Amino acid sequence: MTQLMETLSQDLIAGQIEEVTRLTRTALSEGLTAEQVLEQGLLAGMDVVGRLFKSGEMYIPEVLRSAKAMREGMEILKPLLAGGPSASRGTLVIGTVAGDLHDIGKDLVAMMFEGAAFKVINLGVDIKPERFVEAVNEYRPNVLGLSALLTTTMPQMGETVAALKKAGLRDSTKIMVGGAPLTEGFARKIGADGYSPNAAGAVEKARELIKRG
Ligand code: B1M
Repeated sequence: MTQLMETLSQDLIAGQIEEVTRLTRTALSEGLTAEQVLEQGLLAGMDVVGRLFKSGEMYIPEVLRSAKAMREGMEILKPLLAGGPSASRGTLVIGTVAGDLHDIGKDLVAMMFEGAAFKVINLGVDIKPERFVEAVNEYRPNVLGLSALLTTTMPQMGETVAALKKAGLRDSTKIMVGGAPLTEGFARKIGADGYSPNAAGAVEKARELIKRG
């Protein structure tokens, strides 16, 4: 990793919002790609934040500052995170499930889909199954994306699949799930169509599901 990416990570961990935006721009002007800055700078820093939060060495206000810095950096990268050359267009409705307020990963997934020429309807966080049903009914998306970061909110994904079935809309869309505590096995168990451990893989997976029909 370059010194610049190391400094960017450190500034993100320290919640230095202005430095994070400045170094993100510097890195791009020095020729690093948006993907490199995202992976080696922003996400690398956020990984450390996660470890420090878990071990009690970082508290919520500090984590929120790092999250804000991450978001500012992502905004700069957003227009540059383009999809592959043969982007298959479609519509994605995405949200973080009920009881869960984590939105950084979900927004990153949304950005990747936008970059891949999908129309994206981002419902936000703490979305109840009925709201997902309403949105599927209204927008008729090719893909419905559900994100969860807490083991306690993962069951809401199964509830959402069940609510779509009850509303007779289950087969109208492909359901994709993701979030740090999830696994492929969990996705299968709740009856989702696809799972991806990261944002870039989510676009690939969605294209595959749409193609499969
Ligand atoms: Co929270 N938090 N948090 N938190 N937080 C975690 C998730 C935790 C693992 C930290 C820890 O203990 N190590 C832990 C969960 C433990 C568990 O359930 N197993 C935890 C906890 C416990 C909590 C609270 C309960 C803490 C408390 O209040 N006592 C509380 C819950 C609030 C709530 O939601 N109701 C809470 C609060 C918060 C903050 C508000 C302070 C803040 C959120 C700010 C925000 O999102 N606006 C926060 C943060 C920042 C984190 C960590 C540190 C970082 C999450 C993040 O943004 N990662 C996190 C630790 C960690 O994950 N290492 C933690 C960066 C992001 C890019 O990655 O979200 O994983 P991620 O998304 C990835 C993939 O997962 C995937 O692609 C993304 C990009 O590659 N992906 C998908 C995500 N969604 C997808 C959907 C897809 C496909 C892929 O298809 C649709």
